[in-house]
Amino acid sequence: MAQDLKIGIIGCGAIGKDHCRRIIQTVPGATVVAVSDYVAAAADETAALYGIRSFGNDCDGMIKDPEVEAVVITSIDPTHHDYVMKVLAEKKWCFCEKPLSQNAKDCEEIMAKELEIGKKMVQVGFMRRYDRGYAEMKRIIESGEIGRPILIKAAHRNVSQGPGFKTENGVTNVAIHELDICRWLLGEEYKDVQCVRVRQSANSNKGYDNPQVMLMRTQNDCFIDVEVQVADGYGYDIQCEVVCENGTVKLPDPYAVVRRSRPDVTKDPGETMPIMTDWKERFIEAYDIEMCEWVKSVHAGQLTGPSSWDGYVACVAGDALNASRGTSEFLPVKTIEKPELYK
Ligand code: ISE
Repeated sequence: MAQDLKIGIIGCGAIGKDHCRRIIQTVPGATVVAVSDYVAAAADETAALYGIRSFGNDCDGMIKDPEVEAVVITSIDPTHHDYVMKVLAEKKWCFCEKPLSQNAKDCEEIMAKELEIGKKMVQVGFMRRYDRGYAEMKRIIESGEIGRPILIKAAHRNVSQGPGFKTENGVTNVAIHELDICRWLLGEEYKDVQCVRVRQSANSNKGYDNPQVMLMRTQNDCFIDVEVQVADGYGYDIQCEVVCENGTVKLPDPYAVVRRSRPDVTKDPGETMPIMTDWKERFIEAYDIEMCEWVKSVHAGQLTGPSSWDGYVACVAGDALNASRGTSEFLPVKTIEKPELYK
C-alpha cells in the first residue's frame, strides 16, 4: 500500500478518542497525525497519549494544515455541517460521524459542494452497515428466499444521554441509525413518517420524551416501527426484526456467555447473561471494519461507503419525524432528485 493516509481528528470525546485509538492501532494504511477539540485540554490529552500534534481548539487550523490529508469529524452533532464544509473547501477527504447535519437543507449544501468538486469526498458514520448481523439479514432479504419484506420491528434503547439532550435528538442523534439501516436493509425509500408520543417511562425525568415511537412507511408500503428509549433503566439494547412473507430475519444479540449458578455460590443465581451498557462496545467490530474500508477507499481514490446522499435522506426523514410530533399525521418524506454522482 502507498504511504499511510495522514488523518486529523476534530473532537476528542467518546467516539473521537475511540476512532483515534482504532486508526493508530488497528487500521492498516492510515495514521492520526493531529487532533483538535473545542475544549483544548481534551485535544492535548489525546495527543499526549499517542505523541501526536495537538491543535488545541484550533480545529480550522488543523483542517488547513498541509500535513493533514483527511479529516475525521467526531465533534458534537450541531458542528458537523460547518466542519464538513471547511474540509471540502480544502478538497480533503472527510469521514463525518452521524448525523451528517441537523437538517436536510444543510446536507444539500454539502452535496452541492461535492458536486462542484465532481467527486464523493465524504463518508458518513453509519457503521451498522458494516455489522455482520445486519449484513447477513440484508443478504437473506435480497436472496428472496423468505419472500418480500412486510414489516420491520426495531428498538434502539440507551441507558442515558449526555447533558443538553432534547426530544428532537431522539431522532437526529439516536433513531438516525434506524433511518439509515432500514432503507439499506430493504433497498427501499421512505414515503412518509410519523413520530408518536406514547406512555412515558418512570425514567423520563430529564425534560425529554422517553420513549418515543417512530413509524415509517416505504414507497412500497413496508411498515417500520422503531421504539427509541434514551433512559431505559437497564442497558444498551438494539433490536431489529424484519418480517417477510414466508419467514423472519432478526438481528442477533451480541456475543455473551450464559452462566448458570447456585444461589449459595453467586449473588446472581439462576441463568444469567450480561447485557452491554456502552454503545461503543456493541458495534466495535463494525466500527473497525468501517474505518478500514474508508481508508481503503480513500487510497483507491473512490469512496464506497455511506455517502452524503445517505446522510441527507436520513435527515429528510428525520426532519419529517420531528415535524410530525404531536400532529397524529404521517408527513411525506420529500427528497430532491438524486444527483448522478450518488447513483
Ligand atoms: C450515539 O451517538 C451513537 O451513535 C450510538 O450508536 C447511539 O446508540 C446513541 O444513542 C448515540 O447517542
